[in-house]
Amino acid sequence: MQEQTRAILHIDLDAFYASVEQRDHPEYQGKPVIVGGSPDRRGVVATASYEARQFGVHSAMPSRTAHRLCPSAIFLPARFEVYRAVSQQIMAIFHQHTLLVEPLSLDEAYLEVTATVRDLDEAVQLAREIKRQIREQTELTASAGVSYCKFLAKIASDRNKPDGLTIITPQEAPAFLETLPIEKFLGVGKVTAARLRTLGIQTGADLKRLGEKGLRELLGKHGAQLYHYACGEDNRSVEPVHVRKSVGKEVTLERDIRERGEMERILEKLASQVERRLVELGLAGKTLTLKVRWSNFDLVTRAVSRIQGFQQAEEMLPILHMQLSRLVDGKQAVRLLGVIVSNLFSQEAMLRERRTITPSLWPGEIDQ
Ligand code: DCP
Ligand code: MG
Repeated sequence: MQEQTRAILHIDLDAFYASVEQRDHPEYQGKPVIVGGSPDRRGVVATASYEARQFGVHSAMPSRTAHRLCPSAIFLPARFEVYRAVSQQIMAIFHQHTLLVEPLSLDEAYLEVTATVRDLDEAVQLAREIKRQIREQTELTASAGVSYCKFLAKIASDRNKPDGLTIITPQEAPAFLETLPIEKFLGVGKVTAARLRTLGIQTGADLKRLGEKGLRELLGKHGAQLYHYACGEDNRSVEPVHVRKSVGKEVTLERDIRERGEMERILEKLASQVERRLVELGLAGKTLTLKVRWSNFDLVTRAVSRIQGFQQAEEMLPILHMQLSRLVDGKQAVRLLGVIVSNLFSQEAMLRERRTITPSLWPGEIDQ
């Protein structure tokens, strides 16, 4: 008997934080709304309503730049408790249809619905129903992607935002993947994309042409996986019980660096990305780890734990800078930097501890 084609949905709310703000402040509907840091401080944009995106405003852009592009924009601070509550509502909706729900962030998840539907057409109907339930219960719109694997479902949900519903069938996948720009492939970041482009590799068809061997030679194990994605093969299963153990961000540098000031600036960026994710999830972590990969690929990590935990970048940075100064001597060049917070616990618990513990009594033990 032929194995049944899998049916995977990827569902992602549109302009999530900004849409919640427009919902709760009807006077902002139809207007450019930017959620994030204020433009007169050194804030960044968390997200922008689609009205603001028309001016070129996007996530992670300095708020000052966003203000210049769109002076009429309404800037609002993030209200994470509200976003977390909406997230719980949509995750509950997903769980009514399948237990195989893998959340990727507050506003997006994969759903494996192979056992719920007979074919991909029914999966589309189910996606439509889930979008309707989200709209009814939260007054927000979501975009859905339907396909036979995770990678294509995720790309599909991004195709017709906002309020989109897109299917990529197994028959359509090969032609679709051939024209897909390399940046859209899973795991191809800026550095890899730039490298591939210098070799004239622009699209999925180019990846396929290189073959598994060629891509493995270029990019190692990841290259082989990329080849399979380019062929439309992605057997990764939807992993429902994702117990998060850490929150981390790392970056492979476009060129190896030796200068400590430059590394510190990168750590500042990484720490604020980790902070954003922790705040979004309502988590803090007891252990902070600096990760450094030297140009010869050797890896070193340095960890510090403290009882009151880490959540804000400004609490992480003095420690990261100190660890860095002990490691870097200006001779060895650095290829990758990372910041990880682990031993996670909920923010509410952190606030309770903060009230009962005087931080100066707990200078933090160093476990190198
Ligand atoms: N977010 C953030 N900083 C980023 C990216 C995202 O704070 N650099 C937050 C704000 C977003 C939310 O995460 O509202 C969800 O991220 P998405 O990437 O799904 O972006 P949006 O939902 O805002 O927009 P889209 O309609 O493109 O999904
Ligand atoms: Mg979204």
